[in-house]
Amino acid sequence: MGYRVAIVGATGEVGRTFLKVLEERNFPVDELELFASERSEGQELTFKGERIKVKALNKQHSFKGIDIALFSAGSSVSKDYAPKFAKDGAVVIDNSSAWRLDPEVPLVVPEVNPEDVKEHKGIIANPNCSTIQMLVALKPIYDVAGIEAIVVSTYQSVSGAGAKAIRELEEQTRAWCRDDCIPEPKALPKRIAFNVIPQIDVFTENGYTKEEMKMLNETRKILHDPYIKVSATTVRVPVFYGHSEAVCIKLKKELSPEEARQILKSAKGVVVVDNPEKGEYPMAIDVAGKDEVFVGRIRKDLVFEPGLSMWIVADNIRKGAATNAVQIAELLCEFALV
Ligand code: A2P
Ligand code: 11C
Repeated sequence: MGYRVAIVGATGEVGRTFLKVLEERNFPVDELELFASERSEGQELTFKGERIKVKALNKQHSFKGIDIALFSAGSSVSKDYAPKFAKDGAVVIDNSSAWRLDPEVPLVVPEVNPEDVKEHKGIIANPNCSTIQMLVALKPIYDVAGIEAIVVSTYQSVSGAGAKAIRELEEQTRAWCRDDCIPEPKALPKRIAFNVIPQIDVFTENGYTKEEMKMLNETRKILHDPYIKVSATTVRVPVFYGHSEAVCIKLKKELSPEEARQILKSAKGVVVVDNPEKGEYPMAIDVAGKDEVFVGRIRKDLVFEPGLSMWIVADNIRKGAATNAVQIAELLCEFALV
């Protein structure tokens, strides 16, 4: 038996990837309904060779009969519509930040805290992409050696800021190549072509951005560890797909780089690419389109004792968003929660 699935934000970067991932993983879909803004009404998207028309999301619509709704249309749409879908009987898996820290809403990375889906009351939140890939790589180490603190610097691709930011990098780069005037930034706070921007999302009172605070608060919630410390600097780089992270961890117990490598080699959803002598390490350009989290440059940290440093890379639209959400949907089926 299959499910009636809805995608809200179907025309966006993550929305289109939901369609691909559902198809690739052969998720049991009986019927698929696609929603976006009024701008996209009537547009057609393809699922398993079938053309499906996009509907404009509006409050008059009844969502009865939908079993699972995958949302990626931004926080305000999620705040307005997720409760309505849930009330009409769907389980909402929401990719926005709207519900992540709500104590009634589980925040789930299937490789890390799968059992938390059982606590859902109609809405399950998908964590921020930077948090997901960091925790997929760190949880196996956390389980063996304990982690007291994490210092992370990110190198985040423009696709994290949506389809408009992808176009912005393209247009600015083309203009630069033609020696034309570079268009003013709209989707990102500063020019991104041939630049790095040490700001993702807005600043909060403590001088960290919201993206940086998400990495702390979401990590604590997912690991059920209110004491773990996370200090993040999140940076936008001129890359289309794939977020990279330089991560230093303070361990509770000694763990050698080789032991960490062995643990990660057998961890679910992780691929170790770590041969410095051959110049082999993960790079965004190689992981785009893949679902695993790639780890390399594993070495003893020179500040934290005991500690490790490493480099973690994943496709932010796939494992960082669409794939993680579809894996949550798979957990719902596995645990007979839908
Ligand atoms: P649309 O394409 O019609 O604007 P991205 O993050 O890649 O920019 O995608 C955002 C997604 O959210 C798109 O599918 C977009 O639809 C959708 N969206 C934005 N605002 C709304 C809204 N008010 N109601 C429904 N969908 C929305
Ligand atoms: C980025 N991580 O790369 C952000 C986008 O909370 O889901 C994801 C925002 C979020 O720009």
